[in-house]
Amino acid sequence: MTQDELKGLVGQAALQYVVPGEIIGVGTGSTVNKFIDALAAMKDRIAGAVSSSNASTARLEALGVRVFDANEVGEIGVYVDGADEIDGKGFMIKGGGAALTREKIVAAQSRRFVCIADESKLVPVLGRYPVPVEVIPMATQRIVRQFAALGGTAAVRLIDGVPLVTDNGQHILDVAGLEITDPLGFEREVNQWPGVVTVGVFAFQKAAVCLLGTAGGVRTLS
Ligand code: ABF
Repeated sequence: MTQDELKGLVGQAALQYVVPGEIIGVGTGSTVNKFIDALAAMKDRIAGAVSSSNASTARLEALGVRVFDANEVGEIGVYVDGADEIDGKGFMIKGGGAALTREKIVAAQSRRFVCIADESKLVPVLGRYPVPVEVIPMATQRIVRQFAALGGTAAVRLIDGVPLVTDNGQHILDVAGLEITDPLGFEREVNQWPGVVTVGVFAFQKAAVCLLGTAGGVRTLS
């Protein structure tokens, strides 16, 4: 099976976690796009969605799903999103799609995070994938130095040679060279550096369930 087919498999499998009549949290990325495509089959049975990016909002609205602002709704039952890396405990690195801040907000508002990913995302220890960090631009170089002190190499994410600007008007640093053996401690520490908007380690908002697409079918980690 191709990676794209594995993503389709878990996108489809995530439908079993959608509760009819409820508002669903929807993340961002190519795997989530497969979930949104699958959601078309039951779009008339959900009350709507809260989305983590302008891109997912557009895709959901094109299907006819009503998208709510997070402030318009209370607790969300289920949040379905992808990951860049996930370990066996449900700790993740996210933010390759630059939507990490909104993803963490919707995850925090949700009772249950269902992660969908192909098997290439499963790792024993987080950190091979450079950790995305959304930062306020005036703090960038100090934060780069703070990561250097931890042994990481941080670079501003560029698009066509200029800094990528997130949906929130901020920049992204990608931090390579870290081995994150204590995801909770790492998230707690980096979160309190002035100028950090969101660190792309999801430890406090970890996945309750991971649907992993493998050659043998969908493997459920929980
Ligand atoms: C989002 O999409 C991210 O947090 C992560 O960066 C990414 C995964 O993308 P894909 O499904 O395209 O691999 O969930």
